[in-house]
Amino acid sequence: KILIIGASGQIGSELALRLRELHGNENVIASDIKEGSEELMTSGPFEIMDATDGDGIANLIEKYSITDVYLMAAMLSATAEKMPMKAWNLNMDSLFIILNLAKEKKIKKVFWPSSIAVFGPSTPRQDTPQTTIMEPTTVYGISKQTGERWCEYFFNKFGVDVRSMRYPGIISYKTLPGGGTTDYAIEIFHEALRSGKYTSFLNEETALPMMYMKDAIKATIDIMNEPAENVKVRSSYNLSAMSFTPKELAEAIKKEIPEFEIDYKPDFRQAIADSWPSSIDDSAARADWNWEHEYDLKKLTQAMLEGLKESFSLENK
Ligand code: VAH
Repeated sequence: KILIIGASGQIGSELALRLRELHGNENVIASDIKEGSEELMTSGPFEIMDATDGDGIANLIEKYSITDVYLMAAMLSATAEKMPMKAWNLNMDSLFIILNLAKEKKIKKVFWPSSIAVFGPSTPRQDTPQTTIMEPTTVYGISKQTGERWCEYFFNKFGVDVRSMRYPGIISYKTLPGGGTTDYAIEIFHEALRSGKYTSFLNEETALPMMYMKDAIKATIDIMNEPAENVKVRSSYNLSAMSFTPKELAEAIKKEIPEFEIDYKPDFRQAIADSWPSSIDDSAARADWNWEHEYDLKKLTQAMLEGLKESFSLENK
């Protein structure tokens, strides 16, 4: 059975629903410190759980005979800068709990997401390589870089089967953005439909690696289904689908909503974005476990607008 920790979050919630489709509702236990969507709460088992509660998590694993854990709980880049020690404790304590349970053979397989935030200003910014210099300047990035080191250590030292990928900015419409620096690329779609204009907190030329949620969910499930011997990178795989700037995203939206307008008022998140790569080389993931993205900027824009129109009309019913 599968346990998702952080199941009410942006990725966790869609991952839980997709895994329930694939494995059956009762075989996917969702847990989070806060309740999730109606659909998440009612479609299968849900447990209120703090990701740093070691005993609580050990009890869940026992209670449901869990074999696979997806640890999706974390504090993201922008929020983490406001409370560094709280972010460090959440992001690291939750990982140690799961790695140690796997070392004690109480869990068979672990998924833990890293992020392009592990790269810093000294990292080559174009087509950032799988192995390169990493001097992250954000609390979130430092926690993800450290987490990668620990995942590789537990794999090499104790044979823990933990798999990881460095998510780029993930774009989705089913949940509201959660404290990330790439969230402008989600907010912009809500505003394009609600007010027809958006003020971007990143400047127009800031290119960042991005991916539509469907591709991120597919990659996550694919790497977990891949035979262990093919998962050669046990720190974390580079992963990407596209890169775009706020200006390019606005142009893509204008193709669907001609009267849409954007202006730019960079805030503290500009410095975070400036420390990250503008594009990623994910050839290792494509070679080792056949990673292949499906959504490009045009398809992402259409999917986001359609999805939001649908959820707005449901809201207004
Ligand atoms: C963030 N969405 O902005 C996350 C992600 C690469 C970006 O880590 O913090």
